[in-house]
Formats: sequence, structure tokens, C-alpha cells
Amino acid sequence: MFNLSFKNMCLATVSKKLRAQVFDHRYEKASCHSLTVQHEFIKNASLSGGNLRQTRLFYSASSFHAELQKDTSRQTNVHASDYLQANDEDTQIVLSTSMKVYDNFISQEEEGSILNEIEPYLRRLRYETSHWDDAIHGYRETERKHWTEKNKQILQRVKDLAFPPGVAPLAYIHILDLQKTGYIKPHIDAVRFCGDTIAGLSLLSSCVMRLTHEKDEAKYADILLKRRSLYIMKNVARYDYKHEVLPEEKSVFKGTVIPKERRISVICRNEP
Ligand SMILES: O=C(O)CCC(=O)C(=O)O
Repeated sequence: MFNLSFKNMCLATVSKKLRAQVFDHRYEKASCHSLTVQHEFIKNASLSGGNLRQTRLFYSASSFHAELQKDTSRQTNVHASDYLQANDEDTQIVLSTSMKVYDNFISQEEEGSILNEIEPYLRRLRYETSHWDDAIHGYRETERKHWTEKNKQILQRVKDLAFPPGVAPLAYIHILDLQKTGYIKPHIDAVRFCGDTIAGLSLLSSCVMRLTHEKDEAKYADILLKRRSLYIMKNVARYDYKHEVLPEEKSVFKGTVIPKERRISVICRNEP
């Protein structure tokens, strides 16, 4: 076994790049129940004759694991089968790692705090009813850079989970207010404006998001986004699948109607 000073030495010598890799790895595993299994795997590799790199991985994974335990204390229902229903096996597999949903990511009180800050701005705007070929119907939107201290902390939790160290979030956070009758047509966010990750909080209402493979429309999945949940869409889900928010008449998940009310999404993206 390693003594404490060796552990400290290892932690001190872990390079920024290596930590970033581990963090990225942690991200992939963060929302699935096999994190502990993964952690054990790294630990065993390092203790059974593993090299220094593996040892470093183990210790950096340990510290990240501890941080993660703090982060996720309030999160529930992170099993993909709870929020993801795919039409085909490939989609179920690829989206269960690239499209994560964290139920109850924010509390009722935190939802109220964000709403108190953004509602005065939204109320000044009119809902837009777009032409048939536009992506969004029945919406108003704004962007916000500066937040109250309390809301800044909530949004920092989103960024900590969504973006590994070294990945720069966009300074402006997108706020999209969809009317009860509003919906978002299938699209892929422009790569010119946004990097590999889209992380969105759902306020005021649940909804169903559908992801459809860009090149094969027979491949799709419905994603249940509950009120106060956070979704993190990255990589394959972000680039290879179009996403849409279904209108209220199609708002059904696993045969259950999901009542869709006015919904506000607060969306963090990273730099392209
Ligand atoms: O409301 C959402 O969560 C999704 C928004 C969206 O599709 C977009 O802004 O591109």
C-alpha cells in the first residue's frame, strides 16, 4: 500500500492534462451507477503492480470521486432507463452515455430564485410565433451574463458537472421561455456558436425531448425532462442527433402523457 506522503506526492505531480483526462472519464461515468465499479477498477489496476501513471490516475480519481459525491448528493434517478426510451438498441446505447438527465438537480427554492431573477426581463418580451420553417414556435428568449450570487452558485454546479476543467463555458447563458403551446422543431445547434456540450435546466414544466439520428430517422429516442431536472447532451447526442421539444399533443413518455405547461430552459453551452 502507499503511504500518505506518497499519495500526496502523486497528487502534487498529477499533471493538469492528466487530471483533465480523469475528469473527462469521470464525467462519462458520473451519472451511471457503475462509477464505484469504475473507481474500483482503477484502484485495483494501480495496486496490483500498476505503474506510476495508473497510480496517479487512481489518486486523482479518488479526489474527483470525493468531489462528485458532494456534487451529486441531491441528484436522483440517474439510470438511463428512467429518462431515455430509444426506438433501437444502438440509440439506447450511445445516448445512455452522451445524453444524461439528473432529476431534482435544483430544489423548488432554487427554481424560485432563478425565476425571480429572469421573469422581470422575460415579461418585457413578446412571445414570437415563427414561420412554419423556423425551429422554435411560441417562444421568447434572452441571454444573461451576470447573476445574483445565489444563482451564480447554482449555475456553477451545472458548469462543474457539464464541463471538464479546461473547457470554457460561454459567458452568456441562454434563457428560452416556451409557451404551453410552444415547441421546438428538430435541429442540431450550429457548431459555429457552440462546443460539444449543451446543459439545460428545465423550470416550471416537464416536457419530452426527442433525439433523432440526423442520417437515419428511424433511429430516435424520447427523453423525459422533468421539471427542475438538468440534462447534459454531449458528443454523439449533440452532433449526430437532432433534438426537439415535442408539442403538448405529442408529449408522451413510455405511454404516459407528460402535461406540458409554460417551460423555461436555462442553457449553458461551451465555446466552439
Ligand atoms: O429548451 C431546451 O432545453 C432546448 C433548447 C434548444 O433546443 C436550443 O436552444 O437549441
